[in-house]
Amino acid sequence: MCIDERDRTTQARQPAPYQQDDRDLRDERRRSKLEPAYQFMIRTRTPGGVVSAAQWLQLDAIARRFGNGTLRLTSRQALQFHGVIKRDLKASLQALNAALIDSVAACGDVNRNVLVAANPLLPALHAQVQQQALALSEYFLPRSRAYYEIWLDAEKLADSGSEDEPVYGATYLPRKFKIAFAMPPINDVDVFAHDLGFTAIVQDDVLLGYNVSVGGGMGASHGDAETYPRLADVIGFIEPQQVQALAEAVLTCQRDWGNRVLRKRARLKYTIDDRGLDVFCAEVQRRAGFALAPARRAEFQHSGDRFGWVDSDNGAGNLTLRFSAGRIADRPGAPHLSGLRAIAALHPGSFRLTPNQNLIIAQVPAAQRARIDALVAEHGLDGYRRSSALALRAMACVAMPTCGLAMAEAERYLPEFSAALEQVLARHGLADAPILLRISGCPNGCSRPYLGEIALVGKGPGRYNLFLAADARGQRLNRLYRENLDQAGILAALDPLLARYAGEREAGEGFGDFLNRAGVTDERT
Ligand code: SRM
Ligand code: SF4
Repeated sequence: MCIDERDRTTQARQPAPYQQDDRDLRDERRRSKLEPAYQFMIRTRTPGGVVSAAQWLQLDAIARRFGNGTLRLTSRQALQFHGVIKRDLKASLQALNAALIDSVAACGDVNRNVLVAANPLLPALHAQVQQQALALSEYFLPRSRAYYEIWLDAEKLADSGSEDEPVYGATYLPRKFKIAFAMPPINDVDVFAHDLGFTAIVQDDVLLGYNVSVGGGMGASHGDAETYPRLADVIGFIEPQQVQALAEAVLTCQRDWGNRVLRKRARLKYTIDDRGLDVFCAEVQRRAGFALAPARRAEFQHSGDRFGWVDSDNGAGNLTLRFSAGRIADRPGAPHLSGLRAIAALHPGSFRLTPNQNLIIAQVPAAQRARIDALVAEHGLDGYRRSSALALRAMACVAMPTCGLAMAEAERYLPEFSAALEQVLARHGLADAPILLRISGCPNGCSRPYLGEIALVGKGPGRYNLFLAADARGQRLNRLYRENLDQAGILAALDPLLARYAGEREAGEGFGDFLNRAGVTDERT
C-alpha cells in the first residue's frame, strides 16, 4: 500500500512512494530482533511509456545512485525503482523531477498511468493517439500541491489547505481507475482489462474515433465469489474530440456511484454489475451530453510485442528488446542496464516502455541501426533472438521479495518455470508454439494473468492455482482449472492437454482457443 493509505482522508492527496520491506530478510531479522528492512518503491507516471533518451540517462542514474541498481519496466508502461531507503526518498524524487518525470497519481484512488499501444509503426497516427492519452493523464491529475510541497520543496500556497479538485471532489475516487488506448490489430495494452478503454478506429491512416469499453479489471481474492476478474463491455463509438467529455462522464459516474463501503467491491466493474450496464451507459451519456454511436468493427490479432526491428511508415526503425519480467539489471554476461545507457547516449529519439514489460528503441534513423545493433550484441540485449516463443511472450509480476501482498514467487520464478514448460512443449513438438503464459504472485493480477492462455496465480510458497483457456488477443478470460499445485503438479496437469493440442488442433489455432473449444476448463476439479 502507499505510505499514506493508512489515513483515508489524505489518501491520494499525497502521491507517495510505496513502503515495502525486503521479505527475503524478514525471518532472519525477526530472529535477530531487528525491525523489517524497510525500503521504498517509486513508480513513475509515464503516459504511453514514452521516455526520451536524455530522460533515460537520468532514470538510469537514479536507479544506480538511490535504488537497488535495477530498473523495473511495469505492466503499465511505467518504471519502478526498488530498494530506495528513506533518507534518499526526497533526493530521488527531486532527481526524477529534474528529468521532467513525476510520480504523481502512480498510486492512490485516482486515475493511474494511461496506456497507449507501444509500437509507433504509423508515427503520425500514433502521435495523435499518444497526445490524447497525455491530455487525459494531465486532465485527471489530482490538483493537490502536496507532492510538490513535500518532495520538491515547492512553496506552500496560501490556499493549499482547501485545494479545489474539480473532477475528484473532496473524496477522490472509491478506488484506483485505469485507462488504455489500443490500436488494432495489436492489443498490447489489454484494453478490455481496463476500467475505461479506447480502441482506435482508423481508416486510410485517418483516426475516425474510438470504440469505448468500460468495466474491465483483474483483481480478485482467492475463494471470494464477490470479487472476480471482468472484461470490459464495448458500449459504442465516439469521435476523437469527444474523448475528454466521455472519460470525465465515466470517471465521475464511478466517483458518485462506486461502492465506498466495501473496498473490495469499489472498482468500476462492480459498479456496472451492481447497477446494470444499460443504466450505467444512460448515465454516462447524460453526463457527457451526447449519445454514443454504434461501435465500429475492430479486430485484434494478439496482445504481444513484436521483437526485433520493425519499420515505421516513415522509414525509421523501432527495435523491441525483451526483458524477462521487465527487470533491467547488470548481470554477468548480460549488462543490460549499461547497454541501454550506451544506446541512450547516442540515440536522439525516444525509448518506449511496452505494456508487456519490454522496451522499444523507437524511431531510429537507418544510418544509426548498425551502431545500435553492435551495442545490443555487445551487452547481451539480443536475448530476444534466442528466447523461446513461450519466454518471449510471458509476463510475471514483481512479487517477492518486495511486494508485501505476494503469496508466491512470480518474477523470480518465471525463468525456471518457462524452462521446465519448454521441455514439455518440446516433447510434444510444440517448441515454437507462441503460448501466452502469465504468472502473478497473488490473485490481485498485476501481470493480467486472467488473460493468459496458461496462468499461474500464487496461492502459497511454491504453490499456484492454474488458470487456462484465455485467447491470445485479450478478448476472453481464462478459467480456474486446478488449485494449489506445485511445479510438478502444474506440469503433470498440462502434459496431457499439450499432447491433445499437438494432435488435435486446427490450423493456426492457439492453445487457449483449443482448450476452450475442447471444453477442458468445464472439467474443473
Ligand atoms: Fe498491481 C497492488 C505491482 C499492475 C492490480 N501492485 C500492487 C502493489 C503496489 C502491492 C501493494 O499494494 O503493496 C505491487 C507492488 C509490487 C512491487 O514490489 O513493485 C503492484 N502492479 C504492480 C506492477 C509493478 C506489476 C508488474 O510486475 O509490472 C504493475 C505496476 C503498474 C503501473 O505501472 O502502474 C501493476 N496491478 C497492475 C495491474 C495490471 C494493469 O493495471 O494493467 C493490475 C490488474 C488490473 C486491475 O487493476 O484490475 C493490478 N495491484 C493490483 C491490485 C488489485 C486491484 C483490485 O482491483 O483488486 C493491487 C492491490 C490493491 O490495490 O489493493 C495491486
Ligand atoms: Fe504483488 Fe500480487 Fe501484484 Fe504480484 S499480483 S505484484 S504479488 S500484488
